[in-house]
Amino acid sequence: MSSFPAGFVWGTATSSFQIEGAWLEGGKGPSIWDAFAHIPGKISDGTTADVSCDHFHRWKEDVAYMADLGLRAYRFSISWPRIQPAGRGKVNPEGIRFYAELIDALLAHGITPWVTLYHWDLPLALQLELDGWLNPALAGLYKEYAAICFEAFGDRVKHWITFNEPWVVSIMGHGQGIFAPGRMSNAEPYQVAHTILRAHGLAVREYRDRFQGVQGGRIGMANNCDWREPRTEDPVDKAAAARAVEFFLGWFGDPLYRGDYPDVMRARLGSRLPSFTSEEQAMIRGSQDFFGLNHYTTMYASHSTDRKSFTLSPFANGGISEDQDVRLSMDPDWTITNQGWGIVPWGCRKLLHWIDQRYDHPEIVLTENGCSLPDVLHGATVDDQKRIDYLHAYLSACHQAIREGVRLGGYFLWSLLDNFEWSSGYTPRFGITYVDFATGRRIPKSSAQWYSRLARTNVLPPLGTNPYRDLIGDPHESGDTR
Ligand code: PNW
Repeated sequence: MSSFPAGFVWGTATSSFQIEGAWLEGGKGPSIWDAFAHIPGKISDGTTADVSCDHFHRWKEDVAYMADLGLRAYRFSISWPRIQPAGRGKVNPEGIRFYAELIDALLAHGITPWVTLYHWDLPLALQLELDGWLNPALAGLYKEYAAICFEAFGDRVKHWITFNEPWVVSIMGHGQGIFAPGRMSNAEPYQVAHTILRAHGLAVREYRDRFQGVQGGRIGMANNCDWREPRTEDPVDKAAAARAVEFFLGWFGDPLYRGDYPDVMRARLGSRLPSFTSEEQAMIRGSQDFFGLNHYTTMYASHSTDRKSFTLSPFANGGISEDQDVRLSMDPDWTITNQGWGIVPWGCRKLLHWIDQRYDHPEIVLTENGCSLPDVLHGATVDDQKRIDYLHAYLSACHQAIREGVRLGGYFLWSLLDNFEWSSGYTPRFGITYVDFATGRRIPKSSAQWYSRLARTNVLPPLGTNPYRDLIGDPHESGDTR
């Protein structure tokens, strides 16, 4: 039996675009994801998020359900175009009311809200009029939007996340073009990330100057990173793996903790990597109170300049491999989820240690972890033992990291509900709750019961016959640390 530290936060996570639906209701303006999902061919199963889980109308049921499960924290996002339909200026009172009521209901049920201010649904007007995150002016507009939220909700919200996964916005939205706004470039990702980091810095400064003293909350980002393990012991592969993590997480973590991008990025990208002024550096350095991490999988990295071998698909999770001279690969023995992502719990533990060491022992919160499976409804239940196995193994790796000294303070399971999985539509199911999208009916999967017990007891049961039990400790080091 493994007890988690007292006060460890157990929650689930969702995002506005993926669950709310009601895309033209409540005074909301269109977002870039509304537009993108409506372009034929962009969503692999031909669906849109117009209705999705219809959380906009069913939120009371969803909050009561979370309380029934004993989940005491919930990470959700605020839709910017619900608050400011045109992205700037006029505020939509119905949008404010929707989130205020949601927050009040959560608190009334003893559930602590963790609020993401930007989970990719940029107001469409800002894309059409200003080119979205490519325009440095977005940083100031974002700060104004954030201040509206701090003002409206900050008396009750004490945990803020400025941005969800700027890596995805940059690489998948502006490099690979498979996420909104669908652009393909080898320079724009770095410009977009730069604007997002400046936006984060401005919003945090605003929060600290005007709100934090009175409201007493905390603020950070949720960055995603997969682990990159050297394919071989060869020093060039070790360097390739180290470089790959720096390009992935160091890209955002280094500015936040050290004030600038990793040297290896500067050396390889030259003028394609924008520069911070010294004032911006001072603003961004030290601008998060906890390290939000979204983590799903691991890949092997090897040094390679053979450009043809690079797989630029979202499932290869490659990013812009040319800039790194890194080839990614998987172990054919790994079990994969529905997304093609390998189940490699030891990668999670190694990544937690990487963050702990590089950024001087920050408090880390796993703001997302989970898996998609081809869940099917049998009668009135969904038996998703494979998800339980995944969660159990990843949480065992987390527990081991905690025992080794990593300051992991919380865990948010992605996701509370099956939902709209971006360019894959409704086909991947990430929820611990099955959603029948034809009727909106929610059906708890067996993983919901399992997670409920964990959240109530704070105790992880022994791994027993878990199929990933030998993948918790480091298989690349001698001596099993299980
Ligand atoms: C994250 N990738 O997205 C998001 O924060 C969630 O909205 C999403 O539903 C969840 O993970 C599951 O995918 C990602 O290909 C999407 O590297 C794609 C990638 C990473 C994260």
